[in-house]
Amino acid sequence: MQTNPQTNSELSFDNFKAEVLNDYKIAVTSRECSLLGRREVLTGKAKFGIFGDGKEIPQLAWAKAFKNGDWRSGYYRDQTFMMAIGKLTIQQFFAGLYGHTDIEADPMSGGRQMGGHFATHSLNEDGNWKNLTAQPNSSPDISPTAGQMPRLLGLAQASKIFRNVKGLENKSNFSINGNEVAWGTIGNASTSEGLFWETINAAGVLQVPMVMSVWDDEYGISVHAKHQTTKENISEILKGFQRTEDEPGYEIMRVNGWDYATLIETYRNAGKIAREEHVPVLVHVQQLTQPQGHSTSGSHERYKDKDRLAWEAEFDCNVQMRLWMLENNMASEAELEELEKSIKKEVRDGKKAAWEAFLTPQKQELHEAITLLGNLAESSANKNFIEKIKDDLASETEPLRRTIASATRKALRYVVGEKSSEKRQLQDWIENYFEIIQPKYSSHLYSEAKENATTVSEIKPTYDPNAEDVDARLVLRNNFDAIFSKHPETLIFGEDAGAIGDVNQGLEGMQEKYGELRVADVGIREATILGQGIGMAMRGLRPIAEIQYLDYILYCLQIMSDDLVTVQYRTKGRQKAPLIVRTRGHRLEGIWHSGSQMGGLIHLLRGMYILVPRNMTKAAGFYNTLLETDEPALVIECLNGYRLKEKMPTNLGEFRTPIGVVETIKEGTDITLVSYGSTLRIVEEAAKELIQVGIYAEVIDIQSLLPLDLNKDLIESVKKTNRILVIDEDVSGGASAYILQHILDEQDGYKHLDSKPQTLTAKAHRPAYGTDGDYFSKPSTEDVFEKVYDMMHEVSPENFPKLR
Ligand SMILES: Cc1ncc(C[n+]2csc(CCOP(=O)(O)OP(=O)(O)O)c2C)c(N)n1
Ligand SMILES: [Mg+2]
Repeated sequence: MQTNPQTNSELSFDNFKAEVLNDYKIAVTSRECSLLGRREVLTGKAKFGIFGDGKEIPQLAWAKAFKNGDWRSGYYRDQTFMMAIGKLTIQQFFAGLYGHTDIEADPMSGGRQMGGHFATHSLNEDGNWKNLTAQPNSSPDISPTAGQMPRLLGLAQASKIFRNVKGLENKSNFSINGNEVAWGTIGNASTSEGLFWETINAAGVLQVPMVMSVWDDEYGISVHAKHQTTKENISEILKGFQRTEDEPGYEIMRVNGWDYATLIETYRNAGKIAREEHVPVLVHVQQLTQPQGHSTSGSHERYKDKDRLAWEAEFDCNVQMRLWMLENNMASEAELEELEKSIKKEVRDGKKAAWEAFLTPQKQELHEAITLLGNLAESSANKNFIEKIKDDLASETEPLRRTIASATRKALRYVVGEKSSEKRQLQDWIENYFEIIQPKYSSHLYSEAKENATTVSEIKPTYDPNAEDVDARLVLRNNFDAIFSKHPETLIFGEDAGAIGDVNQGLEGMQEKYGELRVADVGIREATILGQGIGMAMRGLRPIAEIQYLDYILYCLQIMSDDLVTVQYRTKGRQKAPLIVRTRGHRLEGIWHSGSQMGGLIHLLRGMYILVPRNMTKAAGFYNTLLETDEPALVIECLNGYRLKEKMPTNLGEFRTPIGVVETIKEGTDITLVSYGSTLRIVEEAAKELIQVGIYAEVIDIQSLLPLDLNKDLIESVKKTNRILVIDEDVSGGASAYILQHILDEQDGYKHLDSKPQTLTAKAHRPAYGTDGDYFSKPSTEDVFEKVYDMMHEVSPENFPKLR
């Protein structure tokens, strides 16, 4: 059949026109949402607003190059992109602004994140992976500027792993031959952060399919580019990263953010290069604006002069696209006006529907509460007071749950001495209310799927009868060998982890056996090592990120605390990143190789497991366990334990150390000594010496700080000994205080004590160098002995006369 070229080109022009009009429609919809969103905050319906106005057009171009299976790691300006990929509707936009706790209403976070923090769902309600190659994917945003960068690196690296590592062919839910691009966005000012530079360098080294867009509006809140960026131009100063014919690097592109046609071309190229060649691309999108200023917290008229404001009005990307459409006969002025008018209405309607959906369940709850309060008032001697509470509550036309909970709880105070079925009903209702409502705000800090920690049971190591003692690092090494062969999706990377097999040779020979991608040396850049892990774990791999020493974990602690441990919580269980972080620490020597800042870690890392194995067999068992769970974890091996002798188990890769279970390693009747890690050896030594003076201490290894003692075994020991001493090498008030609080408060240990509960910790300063530095900075055997002895002296001065 003959085709008519004339008709064909007309057809394709019509198609093109329709696509452009549809794009314009998304841009205007997004803008209207921003404008109305700001009003909702200013009138008090929403708490805070930060919007994507002024960044609409580049995001339309980006969305065209974005394919199913691809990933986004961006920041709060990307609402237009989310709308363009079909993952954010008007109503969902407003549901997010109001903090709607239903994950269907606000799919970004179920009300947990402020508006402007975007995510898609990688998991079904039951926690199972979806097919991530069949949908567009966005990792969940975090607020710290540039915090999205380390994770972006990992999201991109996963494609490289899927394309090049054998044995992952059946992981087709996660990748199709590594064809997926990870797209990052960042504001111009946030490129000042170290995380930006660290990620840019690492992606250049790794050569991963990452397209990094910088939305440049010349400002970071009120601070102009001249205070942020050398030469006020990020692509200019990144020029050294540009790849050449001879050397790999970046492809760097520059484009104006109001230039719709050029943006489309730019993004198409960027996507193609990254996808096909696995080369990172930087797109510097210049000349963007902020029509409403930075956020709802201020107005930009305070810091932008008249000329700048006039320029911003003229070069507003939506305004420019509209002009371009008119100039190129895409639509008439009248058509555009009509379209804009109808969008305004659509956005208003969507907003209204979101607000009603947000309020409806709360109105129902209010109604229930009022009925119960009315009944209570009728039956109470304090009728008047309760009626006042009821009437105040009834006058709430837009009730919040806080108001309902507060009113009902306060009403109970007026019937404290009364007995009635109405009182019982209200008490039951409040209890039930919290049972239903509290999880809306608190669920999914840890996994609620079947793979969570508590479901994985112990498998003890088995031994040949004539098993020899070996250097403990070999137990680890052989266990890693078993892990890598059993789980093709595992990989490990860290400073010196590759060629030499880590600084303590726990990975000796593994790179030769499993290749440079699975057992990899990386640069000295802890935050992005962590980010590699987060991103790859989000894409179905099981990365083990090695941080060379516990002391240097501070370089990535921010990313662990802000990003890793909040992934499940902030997506209400719709994404996960089961990353294993491997490190080594506790006593060795000097200020920076003796770290044991456990208090800091357990406080900042709620949302992951923190495991402190006392030897390498226990550590290996934790790795085996973790690969059966779906949660992130930090495993801290004992730095001074690699050359101690342990027996080689026969069931390598199979034995499991249980998580959240303590172990009694010596029984006793007089006092319970609780410790973990390297300090445990000192405690064991002291316990032996104490027997010589007739004191029988029970010694318990905590093993797992988060979660701690799920079976409540500690209290059983305290019931028996009636005395407790917690010993560790953290500062006082650190992990020891946390353990003690757990025993006294959560397990009601105070009921069973005959002596003051105590802790023995390190000095407040970090340890001085050398053996003596350790002795005079951290608890020694003598310190433990004397502390216990003093406690027993207090109990029985006759049996235990004063020591010194
Ligand atoms: C680590 C961190 N420091 C400070 C802030 C507060 N803050 C939020 S946005 C912002 C400015 C960011 O400017 P830019 O990166 O240019 O993005 P824009 O808002 O201009 O798109 C600042 C300082 C933050 N969120 N995180
Ligand atoms: Mg900016």
